Amino acid sequence: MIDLYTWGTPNGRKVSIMLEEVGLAYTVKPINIMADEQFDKAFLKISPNNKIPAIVDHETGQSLMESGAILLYLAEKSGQLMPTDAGKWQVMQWLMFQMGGLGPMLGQAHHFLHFQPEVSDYAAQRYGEETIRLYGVLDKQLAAKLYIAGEYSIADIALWPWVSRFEWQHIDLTAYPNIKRWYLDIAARPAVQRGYKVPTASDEIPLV
Ligand SMILES: N[C@@H](CCC(=O)N[C@@H](CS)C(=O)NCC(=O)O)C(=O)O
Repeated sequence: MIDLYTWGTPNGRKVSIMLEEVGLAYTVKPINIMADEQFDKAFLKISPNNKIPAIVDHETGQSLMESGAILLYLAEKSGQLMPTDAGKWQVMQWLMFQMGGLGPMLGQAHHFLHFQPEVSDYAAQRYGEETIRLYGVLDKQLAAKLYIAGEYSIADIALWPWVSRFEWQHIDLTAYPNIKRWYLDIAARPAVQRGYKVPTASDEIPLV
């Protein structure tokens, strides 16, 4: 049994969606980051960076933070959603693109376009433009491939929850037809629909 420490955010949803996709049993341990529960001493032992998501796998004793590392761990444990041939490097490439680029940049866009648009025109412009640029990169790749690295994989699971916040990013998905097709295709997967509602069952996937 795996304990999943999470909240209803893109990084948290990556892991609940992955667990639902591969069919591993898990227990949800909500960490309300709006109430600063990520700073509790007990959680710090599991997540040394005080951020969700994190897992504890009681079968192996493995305790992990960082959503990218967790996706790789669960792919290896389940033998699913990561190719075992050379295609694995394409998945790795797009996973790293999400972890090191798209996630951090869109996270800033959420702050400066959605939460506090008045604090800095400079930041709003910088992260707004970078968001548009990154959507262009994704749209181009998805014009050539059904899923980001060919087959449906952990790279799609890493990217999709960030795109699901398109409204906060001031993105009109109809301007990106390939992303829109990919986004709605993944949104229709039952495992994604279940994983999206962790830990808050009333959350609904935004549709276009
Ligand atoms: N690189 C980390 C980022 C984790 C992260 O930023 N988590 C956010 C929620 S999406 C969080 O816990 N925020 C609380 C805080 O920053 O105090 C990952 O991918 O797991």
